[in-house]
Amino acid sequence: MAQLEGQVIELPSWAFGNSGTRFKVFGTPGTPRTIQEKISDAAQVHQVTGLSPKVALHIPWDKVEDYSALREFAGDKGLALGTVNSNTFQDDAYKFGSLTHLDPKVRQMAIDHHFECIDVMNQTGSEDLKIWLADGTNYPGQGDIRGRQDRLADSLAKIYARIGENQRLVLEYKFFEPAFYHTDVPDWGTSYAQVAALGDRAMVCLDTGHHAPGTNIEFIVAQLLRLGKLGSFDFNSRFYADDDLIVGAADPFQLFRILYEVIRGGGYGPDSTVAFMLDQCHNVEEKIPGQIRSVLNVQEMTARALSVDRTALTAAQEAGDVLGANGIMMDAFYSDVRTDLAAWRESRGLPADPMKAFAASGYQAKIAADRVGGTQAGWGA
Ligand code: PSV
Ligand code: MN
Ligand code: MN
Repeated sequence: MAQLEGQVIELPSWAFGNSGTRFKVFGTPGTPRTIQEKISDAAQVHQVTGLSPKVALHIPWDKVEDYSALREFAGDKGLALGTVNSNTFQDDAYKFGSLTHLDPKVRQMAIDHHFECIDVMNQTGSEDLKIWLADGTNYPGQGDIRGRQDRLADSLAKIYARIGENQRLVLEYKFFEPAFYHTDVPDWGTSYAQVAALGDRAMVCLDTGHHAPGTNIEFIVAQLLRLGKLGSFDFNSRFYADDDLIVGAADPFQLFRILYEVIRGGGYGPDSTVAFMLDQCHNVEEKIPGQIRSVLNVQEMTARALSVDRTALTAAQEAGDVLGANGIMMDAFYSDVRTDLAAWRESRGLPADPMKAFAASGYQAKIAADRVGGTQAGWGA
């Protein structure tokens, strides 16, 4: 239980806005209209769980005049501003790519956007610049896939040159969508190759929803930790594609296996620099409870992964005891830690049941009544 102390799970500002599919975006009363309202909602999650003292921003969705004032606003609510996410996927100019575009003017526009994000980081105190690119092609022959890698390397080098001493560039990969034939950063290997060429402060971001079905994600975790290049996680869960559902909802066992490799590889605890972030959208469920459930799921699987008897596991592995080793993992996975976690929370002045505490707080009814007028924020503005 002591090892649960200090766990931080960063919340994405966009999880509090309305989101949906290409078929429909459902509005919800009380949805934030501004980044300040998103931060206020995020503060509710931290208040009842003690797990999420940071909020990630998405620029330009969360653009404000004065980022130092925003930092102060967040600070007053007990939060820090975390990862800054760039956005080169919404402008017409980027139809055929951003950092990989053939036209140097478009590439420069995308690079300049990242410079702007670094300026934001300097004011918010954020450490990580996260880059996810929609760049790719839909048809064989549409683009020179190798030329695009070279241009990507060149653009990233220019951005990396501006990254401060205490900042990092994290490059996220995704195997498809919105491009369907090839994406320019489809997998961990490509992300690794690109960031390795940049330097020590360039790392890989692993989004759990960005892999083909059946991918052994914990193996990728082990490998990136081994290489010293696992920068951050975007946690969510998927049934079919980039579903962005609540982490641990689709496959809690996979989350357990991932967290076990994180712990085993030194990616967890005070000496680790691996950032845990959620990257989720709540389309039909309530957003604040959706985020509360998510951070609790990560904590719960962390607790189970921490409870693996690693000494016994090593002994079983070394003895070639296949079923014994597997049994040790399964014992930890099946151990119900919920009562212990409720006690852990109570001992820290937190509610034993954060979902219930939030529901009883009246906050949802209050924001539904207060936040009338203006435009509700969506996955986007
Ligand atoms: C798009 O797939 C995406 O979900 C990526 O995972 C990014 O992290 C996120 O959007 C925010 O830009
Ligand atoms: Mn992501
Ligand atoms: Mn995604």
